[in-house]
Amino acid sequence: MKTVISAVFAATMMFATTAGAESWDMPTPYPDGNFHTQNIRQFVEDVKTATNGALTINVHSGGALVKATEIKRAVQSGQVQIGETLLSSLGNEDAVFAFDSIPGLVSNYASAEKLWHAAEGAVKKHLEEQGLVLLYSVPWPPQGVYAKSELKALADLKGSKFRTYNPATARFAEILGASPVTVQAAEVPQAFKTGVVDAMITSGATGVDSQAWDYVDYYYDLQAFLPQNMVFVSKDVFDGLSEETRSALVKAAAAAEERGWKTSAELNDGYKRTMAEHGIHVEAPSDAMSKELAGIGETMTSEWVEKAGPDGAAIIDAYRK
Ligand code: PCA
Repeated sequence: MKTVISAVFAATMMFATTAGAESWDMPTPYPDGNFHTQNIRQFVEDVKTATNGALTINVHSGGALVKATEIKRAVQSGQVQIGETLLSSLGNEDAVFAFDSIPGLVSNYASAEKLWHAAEGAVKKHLEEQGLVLLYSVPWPPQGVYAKSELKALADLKGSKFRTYNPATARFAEILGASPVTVQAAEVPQAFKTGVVDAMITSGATGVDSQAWDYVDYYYDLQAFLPQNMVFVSKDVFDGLSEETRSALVKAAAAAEERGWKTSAELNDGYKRTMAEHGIHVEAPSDAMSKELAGIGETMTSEWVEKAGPDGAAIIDAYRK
């Protein structure tokens, strides 16, 4: 007992003398029940424990402190120290960040992980150039199409008002001849109920978070791509940490990334079951849909490589190797 107490005391002293106690604010876009948010809560617990309270992180979920679209800027400007965002939401400012939103390039967790390893170095480098450090990244479950009525083909979405959440989903809608309407996850039920949108592409996780059975009847499990969230910190803040705190943070982040990938994969089927139990027709894509998806994928892959330049081409090459 005595040794345990003195070890804890020594560790506390170490943090106390090198860094002092720090308290950070962490805005995140998605609701409390979401698996990304829950993973973040475990991450901040781990950081607190590993640093003996020298670093505490206060999570503000659901866009409550900072709106989803403003989180990156809030970290860059020093308004907050750390945050979470959808990586591909930054696709307009730098296409490299949208490597994960090309339909048809990957359709499952194994290929998504391979793509992430091919892209990770470039994503980190591009973030660092903007004064940000990537801590970890976790994918949403594979993306499928939600519709109010039955679809035989994706072409049936022509003329629909299609909810989008990043530049790639807007392009997807445009290729289908639908009208893209940007709606944040929190506003999805309202947007359907008021007729602002009548279809969308997203994961089963967001379908369940937003109780999709209240506003749609069909889900087509396209497995079109697996977009990733990222947790990132200001480089200035990160560099100012003591070495002990920094390494505790990095270690907890690595654990969160591993746990998040596993949880996302484990929960995927359950989301579809939950939707089916609530009366949504959960269907595999028709042959027509699979062909259409492959065609859209070819178009969007070449468009992406053109925009993302040499770093983009290197990501695709490394992935296909
Ligand atoms: N859910 C988020 C992004 C991708 C996903 O599966 C959303 O719909 O906003």
